[in-house]
Amino acid sequence: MTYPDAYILTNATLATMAPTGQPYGLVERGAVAVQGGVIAWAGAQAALPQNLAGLLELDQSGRLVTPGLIDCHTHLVFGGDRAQEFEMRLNGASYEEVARAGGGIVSTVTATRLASVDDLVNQALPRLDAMIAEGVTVVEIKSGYGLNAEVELNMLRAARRLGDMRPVRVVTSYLGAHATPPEYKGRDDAYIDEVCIPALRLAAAEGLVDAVDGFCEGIAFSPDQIERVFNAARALGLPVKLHAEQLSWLGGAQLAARHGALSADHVEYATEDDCRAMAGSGTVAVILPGAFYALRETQAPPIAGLRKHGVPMALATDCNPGSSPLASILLTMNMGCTLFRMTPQEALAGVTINAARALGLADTGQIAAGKRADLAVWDVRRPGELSYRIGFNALHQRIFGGEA
Ligand code: DI6
Ligand code: FE
Repeated sequence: MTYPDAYILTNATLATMAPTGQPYGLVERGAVAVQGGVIAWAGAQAALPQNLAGLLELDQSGRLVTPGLIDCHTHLVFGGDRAQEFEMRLNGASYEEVARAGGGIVSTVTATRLASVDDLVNQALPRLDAMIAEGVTVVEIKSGYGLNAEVELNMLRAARRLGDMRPVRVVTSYLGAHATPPEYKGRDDAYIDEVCIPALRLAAAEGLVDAVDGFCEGIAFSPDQIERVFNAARALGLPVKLHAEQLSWLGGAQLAARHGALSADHVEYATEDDCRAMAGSGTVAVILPGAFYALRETQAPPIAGLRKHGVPMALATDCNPGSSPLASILLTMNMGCTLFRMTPQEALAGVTINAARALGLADTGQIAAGKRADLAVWDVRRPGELSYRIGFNALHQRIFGGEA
């Protein structure tokens, strides 16, 4: 459907997710005025400003309207798949055992190194289209399966091209510190200094990097090694984020907080001190139930501690071929509630305003004047239904930058 440059969505229930003090920033019998791809006004229809009264009115028949959904943590671009490991794990191998046996991330590295940029784009498109079909308007995409300069940059080029090919905003994260490649086996420090950091500089010089990420874990890199990558990011003026405390406690969340990271992600093993530190630095906790579910983990993230200390919580698919082959942001919301006891309000905030914050985006993630007109219209009446449903997509219409 082609919308005019200016129009008003009327007769809608708005979950604005704006910090109004109302759960969901809810506005009953609401309206949203859009002009030039930006929200000009949003609120109770009865209070519509007179100067907007003449715009084309599009009646939403009482449907729920939310901000467009944001998937703030994905490894969407990769070669091949890891279905065979799914079977290995179901035969009892742990995720770490699979990784140490040369499977895991490294096996995807082999497939990704064999792929061209076109191959990477074509293999990622179906996953991206599945996300768009659920109302996603912003998706973060990481590198991390190249583990050499050429392929790390190819992954980020593919991510940028996906944003050119579809009506979706792509935000990239450099994840060269994802794993040590086979050719550097046993030489993690050399990999960080000879490949990871130089490749970051090349990627940044090509404008491919919006943030810098790392995997701080026993099977990946230590806080000291990550800190060297973070210092290189700072020198390039790039924000940082971190996979932290996923399978064990190493102090990654504290490191992220010390560096003012946009987010610390996974955080299953985060402590109350880590929650306190993240609250102090404004670091968002990105909750990733897909990996917890797929790896059958047992240690849930400290939702109560994050809530107590006011740490903003985001939710994301962590879409990747190994630990979270999940491309449904709606199922992720349900998992966040069912597995981790997040509330439906926290779940929706986790894929809107808090996900925007985890990406350092101030112009989207809520329905408020001046924000981008990234919206999703749903065939439900109450926002909690979006987390309640399992595998039953209620999207009626997605609006990206004012265009349907
Ligand atoms: N943590 C994860 O769960 C993924 N990466 C990471 O840092 C695993 C990615 C994979 O298994 O391919
Ligand atoms: Fe991840």
